Amino acid sequence: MATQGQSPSHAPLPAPLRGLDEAQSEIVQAIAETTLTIAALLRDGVADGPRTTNRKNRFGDTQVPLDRLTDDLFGSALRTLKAVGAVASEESPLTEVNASSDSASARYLVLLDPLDGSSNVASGAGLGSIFAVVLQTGAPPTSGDVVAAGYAVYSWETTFVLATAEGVDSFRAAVDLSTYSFEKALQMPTEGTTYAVNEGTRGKWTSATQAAIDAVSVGRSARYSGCFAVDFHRIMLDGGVFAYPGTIDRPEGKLRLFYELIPMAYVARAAGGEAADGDGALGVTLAADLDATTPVYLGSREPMQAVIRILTEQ
Ligand code: AHM
Ligand code: MG
Repeated sequence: MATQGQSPSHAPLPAPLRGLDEAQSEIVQAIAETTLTIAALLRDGVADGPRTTNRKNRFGDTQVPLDRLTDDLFGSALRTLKAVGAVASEESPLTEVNASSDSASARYLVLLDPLDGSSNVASGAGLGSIFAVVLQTGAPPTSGDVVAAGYAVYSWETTFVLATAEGVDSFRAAVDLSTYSFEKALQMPTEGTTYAVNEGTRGKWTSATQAAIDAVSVGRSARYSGCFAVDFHRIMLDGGVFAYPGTIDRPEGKLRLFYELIPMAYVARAAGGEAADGDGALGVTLAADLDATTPVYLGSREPMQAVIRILTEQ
């Protein structure tokens, strides 16, 4: 089992990581190491304790104990790295770290959804972690500042997906969860066979949202697990569209712009896919609010072109 405090020379992902320099690789290796720790905790039954709490995070979501634990694990792994200047997650607001160190070396912001799909804990269904490593420029981060992003999927096997400017690679964890080995480079199919959306909210969609989902559902099977990382990974492999639209009573959607859409949009585009928010845009995002939520559409290039056309014409 991977444990915190392992020798810094331990590299859970096979090095070198394409597209990343030494400091960026060190951050991604620490994230990967933490995902192995989380996978081992899940395997060893850490979810067997209380599965819910009365506590809510700042988005109003009920926190399961694992939300806090996984957030702490990522935080302690990242805070020790000189290249990390700040960490912000779905569970904890932006925290500056290494403020006293040479600011030239502490220049990356790490964005995290430490335990994605935590409502799946109660039923033992798939879970994930989502991350992005963002160059700090002094201005609010934009999608153009991301240097690496990816996710882990925890289920009967643990998969780590890493996107950089040079492409997207998937890695599979060893059975003893000590390390990852390279699995394959990922390229999203251009058409795809599935779509993922919570159809239960259809009654609250605008007509443009309905038209967009209708366009992607024709000829595709619906697959929706309640965990973004799991559902998005299926889209990465089989192609299609993942959507978490806004609704009439919640036009800004549920998923987090910085902790969920920006990382996954980077992955989708690096794999040849496309991404959009509710306006069909998601070019350069200049939201100053790190906690903003947003409608989310991600997936294969062909169906996403139809989605973007419908959303921009609304
Ligand atoms: P979480 O990060 O707090 O678990 O919330 C995000 C999750 C996504 O993984 C998933 O796509 C979505 O919420 C499911 O929400 P819903 O149950 O409304 O469909
Ligand atoms: Mg999430």
